[in-house]
Amino acid sequence: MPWSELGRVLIVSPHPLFREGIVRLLGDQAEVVGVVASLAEARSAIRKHRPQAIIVDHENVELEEADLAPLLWPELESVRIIYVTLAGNEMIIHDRQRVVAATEKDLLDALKGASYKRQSPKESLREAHPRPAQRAPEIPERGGIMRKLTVPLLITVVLSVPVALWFWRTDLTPELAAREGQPIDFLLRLEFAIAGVIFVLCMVFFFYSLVVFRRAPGDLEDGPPVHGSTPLEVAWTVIPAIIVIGLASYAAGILWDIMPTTGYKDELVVDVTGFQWGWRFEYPDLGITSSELVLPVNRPVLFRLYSVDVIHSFWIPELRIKMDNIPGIENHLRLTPTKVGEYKVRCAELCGTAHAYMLAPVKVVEQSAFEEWVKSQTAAAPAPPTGAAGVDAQAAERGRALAQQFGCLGCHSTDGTKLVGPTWKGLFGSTRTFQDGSTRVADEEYIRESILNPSAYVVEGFPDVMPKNFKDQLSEDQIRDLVEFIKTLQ
Ligand code: HEC
Ligand SMILES: [Cu+2]
Repeated sequence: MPWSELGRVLIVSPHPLFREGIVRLLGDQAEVVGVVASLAEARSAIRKHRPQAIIVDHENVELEEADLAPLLWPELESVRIIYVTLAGNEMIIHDRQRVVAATEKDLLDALKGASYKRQSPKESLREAHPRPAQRAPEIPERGGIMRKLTVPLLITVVLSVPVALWFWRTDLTPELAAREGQPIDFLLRLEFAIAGVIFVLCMVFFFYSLVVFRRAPGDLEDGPPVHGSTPLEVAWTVIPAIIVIGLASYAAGILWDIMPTTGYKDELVVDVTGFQWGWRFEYPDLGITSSELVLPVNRPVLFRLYSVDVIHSFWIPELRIKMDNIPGIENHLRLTPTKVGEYKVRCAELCGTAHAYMLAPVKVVEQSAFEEWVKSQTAAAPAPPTGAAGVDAQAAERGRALAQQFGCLGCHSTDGTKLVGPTWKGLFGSTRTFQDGSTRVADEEYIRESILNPSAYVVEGFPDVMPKNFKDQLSEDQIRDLVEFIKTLQ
């Protein structure tokens, strides 16, 4: 190998052993043009000898690229700076490829490496943290950036169309059964379509960058330093702000339209009381109390919402709007059911142990069917059932209505089916076993106590979730009627 191949080399180290070692290592493969100890000496040596490579004793010389920069340009067009550290038994070369535990051959290879061009001293000095022998960052020109954006933007546009359409056309919500739900569904579709486009935009740029700007094999170099872009930051703050404010004002307008504070004429008033854990529906103008909600189709309804204990939330998903039942506050909700069908009220506010079971049937029916239902509810109490011995048949019939009204039948069946609570069929007179293993015969007193203080006896195999506040809601007479009713279920 001719000596000229490795070119002119300057060695900077205060340490004679280091200097000599390197000189010996290079042998006649390189022309060592100078051996200096400090930065000051290095300056004049560089001017004088114009080395092609500079080997710096990195441990002992505080000589960084930034210090050399003013010397290297414009006098020297290209130079290679190699920082070498001797640590223990190892030689560590800080080149752009950061070889750890280097061998002699690594040093020669580093010297052999292609010389490279500097752009300008300013460019290099911009790096706050000096990077030994790193290639100047390639910052593309403005036109170049636009060209780079064309492809991902095109892909975004092409993919956005089907994604937005898909969100627009997919039914994200259950079937719609109220007039007020139409603009809500429209808004939801619009928001999902916009979110879909933004999602595509992010994903396309993410995967495009991942693939197109991936590391070339063998390239261990750091990327160019990027210090942010003001126009970009302004854009990604202002554009989302416009979208959010726009959607919010639009949504506020919709809310204004569908939540009138004055009544519709001919609206049906229903008082909805939530309790732990059930619903009671009262029709004050019709004198009806029921545990199921029956509504005539296409007639506006005013729901007046109450709670007797904690906050509940009245929600029929098919009618879309939900509103809280808050103790001590009367909330108003207006809806117009538009579709005959059977739905469910769900409590949408976590309200205690049996929250999940706080359901009530909803029937939207034709006007004629509604009138029939009203008639059946308000008709004089039907003839008492053939009374079993010792049962007050009229009281039992009143008890059946109370069990409906107070939501007992949401948790207790009368036909043997196991619901949240034990069935009432065959309850009276049977021997009950409780969680603590004790037993008791279910007489009238036991049933009374079970209603007033449900935690006193917790039936084996059932959770202690029966509402504790019936003693505040039911009179002594009503409890007696309930007991009479349970006695008939043999
Ligand atoms: C949220 C569901 C729920 C509601 C509503 C409910 N109960 Fe219960 N009830 C239970 C559960 C669960 C048990 C069994 C655990 C226990 O004994 O506390 C039970 C137990 C009982 C028992 C004892 C049954 C037995 O097998 O020994 C009686 C009687 C009873 N309830 C009456 C009523 C009455 C009357 C009402 C309405 C005024 C009512 N319950 C409302 C859940 C409910
Ligand atoms: Cu609730």
